[in-house]
Amino acid sequence: MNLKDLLNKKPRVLVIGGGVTGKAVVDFLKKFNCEVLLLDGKSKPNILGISYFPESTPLVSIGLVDLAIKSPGFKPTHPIISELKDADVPILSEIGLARYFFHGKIIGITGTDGKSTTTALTYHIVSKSFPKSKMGGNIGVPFIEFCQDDLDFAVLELSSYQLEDSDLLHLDISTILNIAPDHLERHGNMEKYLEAKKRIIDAENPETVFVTNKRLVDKLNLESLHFSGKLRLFGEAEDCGAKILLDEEIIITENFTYSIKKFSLEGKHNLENLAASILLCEAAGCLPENIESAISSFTGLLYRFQKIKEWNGITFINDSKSTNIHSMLSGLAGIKSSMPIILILGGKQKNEELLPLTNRLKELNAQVFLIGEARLHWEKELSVCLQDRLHVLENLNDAVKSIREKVNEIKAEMIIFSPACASFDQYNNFEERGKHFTDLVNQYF
Ligand code: UMA
Repeated sequence: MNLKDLLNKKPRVLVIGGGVTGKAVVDFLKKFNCEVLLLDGKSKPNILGISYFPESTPLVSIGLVDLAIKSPGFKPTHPIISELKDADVPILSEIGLARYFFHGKIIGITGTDGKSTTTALTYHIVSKSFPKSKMGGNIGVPFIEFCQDDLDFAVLELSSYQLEDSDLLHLDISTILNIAPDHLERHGNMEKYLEAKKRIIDAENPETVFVTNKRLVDKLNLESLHFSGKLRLFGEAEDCGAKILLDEEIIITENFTYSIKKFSLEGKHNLENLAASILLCEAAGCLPENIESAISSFTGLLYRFQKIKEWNGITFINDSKSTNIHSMLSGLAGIKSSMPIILILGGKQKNEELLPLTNRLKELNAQVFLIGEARLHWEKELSVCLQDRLHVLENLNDAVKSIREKVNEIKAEMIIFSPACASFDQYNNFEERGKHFTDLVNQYF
């Protein structure tokens, strides 16, 4: 299919989903004078000049369409997707459509945890050397919004949803940072989740640079993809292309020894993100001296283990971005078991195995406040392991209020909101949830 020719023929295009992605796709398609139709489960979004169809509308009622552009939140098994496939209508992801129009180089970042931090960090470094760069994808700005800009680099965070939906994206540089169970309700099992992630690799291109964790590389089975590109590994092992030396606070690559003393993010997992980022930026052509100076000016992401307040010797941490158990555990990895903490957990749970969480909670000196829909699923198991250290409340407001009442008696050094769950039971997204926590802390403390 020649997409440009098709779009120039003013086709009828069905945009599936009217969220952030769908709205950006509609704006893009309008430039081509396409007839744009929108399908969405919510009431008609505020987008002018389009025909709107509720989510359950069958394709026969929508009529013939020449192309469909899918938002990542729609499952591939959604009835409209099946009907479009049966009717042989080409379906593209927003990322796939944008890729077609982008002429710069692309750095693609995926993984279960740390992908937003690594994307922001990589963009921070790359844009110092290549000011004509932009950041987008799952981190919040749809790629389609800037795919026609004249740029040197697009730094994209790509979710398993976006990758599953896309044909080969032919990325110049890419990484899979780590893999742990997540989104299994969508992908079915770990194998399929991993398959989706592996679509980030442009295996047949000898010029592509693929960066991954030394611990993960065997699991990826690159031979099965006939990978012919350049593989760069990071980790603590001797043979890593970016070797992390924790005691010396350096990361060594074949090009340079980077001092990481001034890197502001805590935790070993963040040093792995940093090592990955260094390899991505070296592959992009950034000079080591420039990489090193940019590392020290990176301040981190909003709501990712973000220190938001000090009050009477207590540090408040907002980690609303922890949307699964693995992500929460990485954030808490640096917390010593001797430190008394208060931990607020819960939201929309993702049917993950609870054992890694309960094991860690047993080690920690934590009073745990469990909130949201997860309390209905987790209370029994958590009360066995925590006993009177567990407090169950309906929502974040009740938890922060209750903590305020008990704070003198508990004597915690840190109060951490790290939900280990999605936000959709009570919020539109983790940002809204994070902002609410910061507001509540400022209201009660
Ligand atoms: N909708 C339906 N039926 C469905 C699913 C969705 O009608 O079965 C409608 C909703 O009513 C809503 C719209 O579709 O109006 C939302 O579309 P969407 O779920 O694809 O979300 P967008 O607003 O387009 O945002 C998406 C990403 N969301 C998801 O993948 C779920 C955003 O990632 C991303 O920032 C944005 O595109 C820009 O690229 C968020 C996310 O939660 C942060 N990602 C997941 C994660 O990080 O774990 C994958």
